[in-house]
Amino acid sequence: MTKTLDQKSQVTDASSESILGPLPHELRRHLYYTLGHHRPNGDPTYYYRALAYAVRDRISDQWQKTQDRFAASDSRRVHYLSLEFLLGRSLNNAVQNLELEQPVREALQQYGCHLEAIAEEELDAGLGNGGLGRLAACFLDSCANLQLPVTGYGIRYEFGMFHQHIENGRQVEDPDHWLRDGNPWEIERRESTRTIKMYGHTQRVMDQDGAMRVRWVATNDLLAVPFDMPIPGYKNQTINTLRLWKANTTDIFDLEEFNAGSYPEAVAAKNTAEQISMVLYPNDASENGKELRLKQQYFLVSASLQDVLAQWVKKHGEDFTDFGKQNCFQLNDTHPASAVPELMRLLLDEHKLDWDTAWKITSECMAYTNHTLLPEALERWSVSLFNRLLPRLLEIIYEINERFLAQVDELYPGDVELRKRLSLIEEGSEPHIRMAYLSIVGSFSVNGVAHLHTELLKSGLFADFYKIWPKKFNNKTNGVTQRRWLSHCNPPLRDLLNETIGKGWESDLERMTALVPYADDAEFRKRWGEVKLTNKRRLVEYVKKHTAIEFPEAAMFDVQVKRIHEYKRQLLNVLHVIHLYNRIRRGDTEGMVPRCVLIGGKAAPGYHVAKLIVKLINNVAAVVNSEPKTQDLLKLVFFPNYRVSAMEVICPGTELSEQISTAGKEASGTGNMKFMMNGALTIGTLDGANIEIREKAGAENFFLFGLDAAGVVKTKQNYNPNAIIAADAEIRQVMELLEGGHFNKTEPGIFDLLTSGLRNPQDQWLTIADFRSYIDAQQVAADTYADQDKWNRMSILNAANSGWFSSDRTIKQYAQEIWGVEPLDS
Ligand code: B1H
Repeated sequence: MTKTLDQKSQVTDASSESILGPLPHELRRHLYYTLGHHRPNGDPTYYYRALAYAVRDRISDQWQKTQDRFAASDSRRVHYLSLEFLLGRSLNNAVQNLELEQPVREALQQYGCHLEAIAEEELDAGLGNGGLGRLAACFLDSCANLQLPVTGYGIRYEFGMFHQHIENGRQVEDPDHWLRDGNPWEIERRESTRTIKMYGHTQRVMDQDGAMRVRWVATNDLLAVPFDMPIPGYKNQTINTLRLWKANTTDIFDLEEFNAGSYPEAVAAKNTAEQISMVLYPNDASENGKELRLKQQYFLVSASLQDVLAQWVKKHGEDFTDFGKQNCFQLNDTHPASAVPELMRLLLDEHKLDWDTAWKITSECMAYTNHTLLPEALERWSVSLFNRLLPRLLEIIYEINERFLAQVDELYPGDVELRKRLSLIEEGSEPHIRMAYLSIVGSFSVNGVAHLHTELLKSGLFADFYKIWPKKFNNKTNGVTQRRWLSHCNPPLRDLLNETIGKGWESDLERMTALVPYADDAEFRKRWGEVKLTNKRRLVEYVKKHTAIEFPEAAMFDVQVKRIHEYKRQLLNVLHVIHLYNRIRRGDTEGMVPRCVLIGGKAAPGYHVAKLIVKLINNVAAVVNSEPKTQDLLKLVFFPNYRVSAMEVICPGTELSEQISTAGKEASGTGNMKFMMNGALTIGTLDGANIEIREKAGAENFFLFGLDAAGVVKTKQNYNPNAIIAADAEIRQVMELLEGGHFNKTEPGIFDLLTSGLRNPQDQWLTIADFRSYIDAQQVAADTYADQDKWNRMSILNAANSGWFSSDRTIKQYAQEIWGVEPLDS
């Protein structure tokens, strides 16, 4: 029977197979017709781009179907608002999740290319600083894996995290123009463009029905244009969306207002608008206070809320009765906290609801995650800046505050001090808005990111709020996706796991516990060691390529990669390297275990001390690596431009994971989890998620040192680092080398700031207080390493017990305990 035309077109609309040819054909088609590259000259970037388009095409139909499924369902929907999504590369992730590896390899064969080499061509999407941004990316992956109706909302920064290179030992920043060659993964959705207001002033006007309404007028408007990135689920036909906003001028029509003479000025105005999505602020765990940053925050928030409201109105009209029950906005730290007053504004001014109804909806659908206790990272915006940029939002914040303080007064009548402490406005010569407090008051859920962190929030920073609303507070210990951080980045281990415990761990990491009995199997321990060696060899090549230093493969690979920050104490790590170097110099090498120390990470460009630490690491490395006596016993490298794709090589090859922050300062950490999954042992303090890692791995499989959070508080009352230095000969010798200028012979005095900081009784990070304990724990680690069989056993038990640290577990908890959402099966 022949098909009618109608039937035929239905078929073509519904299934990709009928439109898309076989992958080799599609690859060639994109090479020729999308990229105009008819005579491939072997330039791998073209193969990468053509392949990315061909893979994206295969995502497209499932993506549409997932969105249709979400739209048709009455399930609650979640909108994850974040100023950062640190995605890294997308090609391998898509190939893995869509099960395209074989066809892709075959398609590339026609050009004699290997997938590994082609994948290297992709620039990292570095739209984040560190842990907070990467967490958002892992969360999206897990949401897609679990088929949850969660959309990410962020900013499409033209320039992501800066590139770092090292000149004379110092960090130099270069712009990251990651969109230079286009982004094959994104789809521009002009039809969903939103208008964003800024500046201007407010007016009160009488409504037709006699109600007083506020209008925000004489504003400077700009446009938010969405670009959608697909977030493929793992072998489950689900494609979720990350919607990234680009800023644009309102319209070319504005030009009509200018006379011909002002034409260039009119076109130049385009720049001012586009600046908003131009560059990611590169401060990790510290606030900035710049007007442009507040604009970015509001831009993201307003565009995203309007987007969600527009979709709501399309389906339900102006009936918002169930909006709060059907939607949840998860605020990734306070960076999108203006979502609270902005949703109020949209409901009050644009959709004409009354205050109580609007407030009920808002506080029913906002949820806030806190990621840090560091005072320098707590966002406060000056009232005067807010008043100038977002006058209507300031009025709303004032009203939220008044009503909230009235509630406080009812609970604790006449407690003026409490009122002051809890006010959303910090008084002073320059009043500021406390964004964390605004987030708490406006949200139904406030969560920390590891057990200790949440406890410290409740007992310290947010204690007054905890007293009022104990049920709002909850913990969600962070996690990472094992699809990227084990399966993709560690093929030798993936294969060994599949062979040993079967494949289910890729979407259920708890299955890794099936490995536990194998820790007692000598043959398996040997194979485990061989896998590690394979990964170490890969890392050796990588380090050689990027630093010209060659790590001896038999040494212990000791790694600290993360943002450079005083509280993370890279300085403590360097002090230990100097200690080992000093031992070698004085001939105390009996039984010494060869060690290669790798440190990587970026310092915020304005963070002077952090940049000096980078310089110190490089200077110590230069001396250590050129000292003939150290031979193969000790190497130190600073790995430049640490980023997501670098971690994918570093993590599998690491044996000792350095998690050495001052206790109470690292909210969670997530690198610690990636290392654990890949079988590294941790040397660490009782801080953040380290505590849970140690619990899961077993105390005997973790190298613990240092003060705990309570000990830190106590020690600070009476801290005397100089006495500690004077009393410990080895510590004293380390300080003498540093202070004697041994590592800066041609640049005298440059490290004085660091050494005087270490000796300062006010030193917040208590580096000297923990140094002896750290040296001793490092010695235990080295002694353990000398017994490779024992080490492998401990390594297996770490990986086997890492199931808890899958972001799938974290997201299930968010879904059940905060969001109230269920999987929407395909
Ligand atoms: C974390 C930040 C952060 N906490 C301000 N806070 C930023 C603060 O650009 N800014 O203004 C950027 C980032 N980042 C990290 O979050 C914590 O330090 C880690 O301990 C934690 O693992 C991670 C994810 O929860």
